[in-house]
Amino acid sequence: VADGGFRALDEKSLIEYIRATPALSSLLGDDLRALTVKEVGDGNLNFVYIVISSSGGSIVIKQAIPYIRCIGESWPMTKERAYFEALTLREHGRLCPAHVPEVYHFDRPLSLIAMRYLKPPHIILRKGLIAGIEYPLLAEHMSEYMARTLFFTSLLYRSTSEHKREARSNKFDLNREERWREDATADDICNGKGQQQWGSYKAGKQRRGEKNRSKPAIIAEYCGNVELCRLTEQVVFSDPYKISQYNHWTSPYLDQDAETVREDDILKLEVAGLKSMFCERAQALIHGDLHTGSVMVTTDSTQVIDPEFAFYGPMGFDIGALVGNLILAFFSQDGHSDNGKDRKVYKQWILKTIEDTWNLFHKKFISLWNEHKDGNGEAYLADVYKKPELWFLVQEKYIKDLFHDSLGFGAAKMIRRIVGVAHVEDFESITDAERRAYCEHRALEFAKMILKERQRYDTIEQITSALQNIP
Ligand code: ADP
Ligand code: SR1
Ligand code: MG
Ligand code: MG
Ligand code: MG
Repeated sequence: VADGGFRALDEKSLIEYIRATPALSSLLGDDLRALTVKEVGDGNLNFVYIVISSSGGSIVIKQAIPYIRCIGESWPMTKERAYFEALTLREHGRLCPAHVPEVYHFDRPLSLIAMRYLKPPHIILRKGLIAGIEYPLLAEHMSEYMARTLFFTSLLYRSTSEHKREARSNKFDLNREERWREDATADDICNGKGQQQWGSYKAGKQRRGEKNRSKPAIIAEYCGNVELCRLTEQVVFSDPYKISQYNHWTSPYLDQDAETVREDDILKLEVAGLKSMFCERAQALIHGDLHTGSVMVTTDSTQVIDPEFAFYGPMGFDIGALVGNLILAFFSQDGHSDNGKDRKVYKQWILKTIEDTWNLFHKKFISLWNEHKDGNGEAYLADVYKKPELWFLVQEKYIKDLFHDSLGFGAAKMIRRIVGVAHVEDFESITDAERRAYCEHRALEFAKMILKERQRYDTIEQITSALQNIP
């Protein structure tokens, strides 16, 4: 896609854009004279606007610009990331509508997505964790999101050709939506030409004598998100382990810690293995950036946003991102425990949430697998499913490997948040540098230990008990 037609919008030009775009103006009601627009982006990469009309309509508009916002124009980054984000919001939204905001509109030349406004009291989970707020349904909801998005985009559910989306000659086995997806381009899917519109869309195409364009390739399509994958390869798996202009840490307290990370050959061996897996393993359509800043919550709603790093990668990268960031939240609590507020009880809630997240994920993922054992999944011989003991062993091995992958990726993502380029508010909001360094040092030591010794752990309770017992 050519860069032609792109312009970075601001609060004023966005109003003009909305007025000129029926798909958006119709969402905001008749009276477009009084629109309020506020830029609220607090992430590292993009601009996000909340738009509210006088008649009470609301949308969120997210625009990618051709560089990394938190660094500036000196670090260019493809704005095509918005395309992969829109595609994934649609795909994950189809698989788990309860926990993904609806996409209303996607403009590829402008790298602009319009989606549901997650209204207050929704806040970013990371901020809730810093404030010490308990979310009783968080583990239930996040395990549901991860189990469904990961299972249904894996070879446990799909045939290898569905997974890679090879050309198929026999389409008679496809249901209506699958036929639509075969004939639609990925752009069409982004723009919401879903199941219900399939019939009229296809009829229109036939009337106009138009040929079908390229198919919505699955693994192949996401190979295009190479620049975002390369960013992760650099900032998660490479830079923290070498001298890099972008690395920083709480100096001088952690100078020695950062040097130790750079000189630890066992750590480098482990991280090299994880990087290979990240680059080579097309296990499922992963979110790719599932930290606690990519989840918006209330006490009864959990919504996953910001999947611009999505690609076909290892499932453990998503599970590890969430668990690793919950562990960072755990370690940061000692930096937030003043103002007469004791965080002991809250730390226990975080540990329980980590346990529940993994255990519920395990249960839900296995249930989906059992439920769909007679489906198209081609990862295992049909024979395996006929022998209960063998089937049990296969599932046990799959989950055990996934557990260790998740621990490894989680640990790597903790380390990068302490000595790499992009840090987390959990620690950054601890204003006393010495106290912050104390929390970060403990988190770093724990992450290094897990990265090296994760094979010794069989259950999530062993991990939370190790966290409890740190002196
Ligand atoms: P980035 O890719 O730059 O990290 P995010 O998608 O994480 O951008 O969004 C940045 C911020 O914008 C979020 O932290 C949140 O506060 C706000 N935001 C994003 N999407 C929504 C939404 N659908 N509803 C409400 N607020 C949102
Ligand atoms: C320059 S690195 C920016 C980071 O922010 C995103 O949310 C990803 O986590 C990325 O690694
Ligand atoms: Mg974000
Ligand atoms: Mg993002
Ligand atoms: Mg992370």
